[in-house]
Amino acid sequence: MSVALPAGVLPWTPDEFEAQLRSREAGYHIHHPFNRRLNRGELAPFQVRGWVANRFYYQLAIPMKDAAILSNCPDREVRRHWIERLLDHDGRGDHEGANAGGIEAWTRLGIAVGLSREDLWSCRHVLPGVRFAVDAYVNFARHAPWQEAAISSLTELFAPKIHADRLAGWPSLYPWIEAEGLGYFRSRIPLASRDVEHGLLIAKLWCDTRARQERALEILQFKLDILWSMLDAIERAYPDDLAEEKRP
Ligand code: AHQ
Repeated sequence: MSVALPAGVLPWTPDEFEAQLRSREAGYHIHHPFNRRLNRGELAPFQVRGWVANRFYYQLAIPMKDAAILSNCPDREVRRHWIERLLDHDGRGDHEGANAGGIEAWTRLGIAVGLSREDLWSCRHVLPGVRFAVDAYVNFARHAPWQEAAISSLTELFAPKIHADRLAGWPSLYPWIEAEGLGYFRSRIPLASRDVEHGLLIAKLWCDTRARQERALEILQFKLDILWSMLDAIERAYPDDLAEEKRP
């Protein structure tokens, strides 16, 4: 729901607008109680497996979200950049080794935490709340103007730290997870920075009025809510006392 602005309100400068976007960091899922427990090493293996299996559904959706943006974008220069995001996840060339892509790297994380490929690709552990949130993201990208969908990826403004936290903490907090499984997080840090630079350029060019800048903040909040509600569903599904037979 867009806010009604009094006539003549001037837009923020590009730097002020970026600062407004960055000010929403407090709502990022790094601050969610489940993520705080995860990165403090307080979760049992089954809870980590539940998180990995549900986040896999989000990773599967990212290339479809990016393909939706590409399909709505008439600008070849933008598409030449944006398609790199899709290939980062689906892989390139022979799709082997370093060319395998982020979804394959997430599959290796799944195996490292004790899930099978079939556990992941069957999506049998995906929770209703996670499926609903992720599908809402893809559907937004399909129907929103491509610039607004591009803006929704800017939660990655805050992503480098969450990946760095995992890489710094998990090897000692979760020594049972093979180190090779953490490769996805390592790969994401430079890619997130590259993607945020391009996303911010699109946002600053598109948001040349205060109304569009306020709309961009609404969109960012929508995506922050998607990430937050995924962890709400995961936290509720995997309590510490979950019956053995229900544990992933
Ligand atoms: O692994 C992540 C990823 O590939 C992306 C793409 C981007 C988007 O297009 O919305 N957002 C995103 C994110 C990834 N990982 C999340 C995490 O916590 O590991 C963070 C998430 C994001 O911040 O949006």
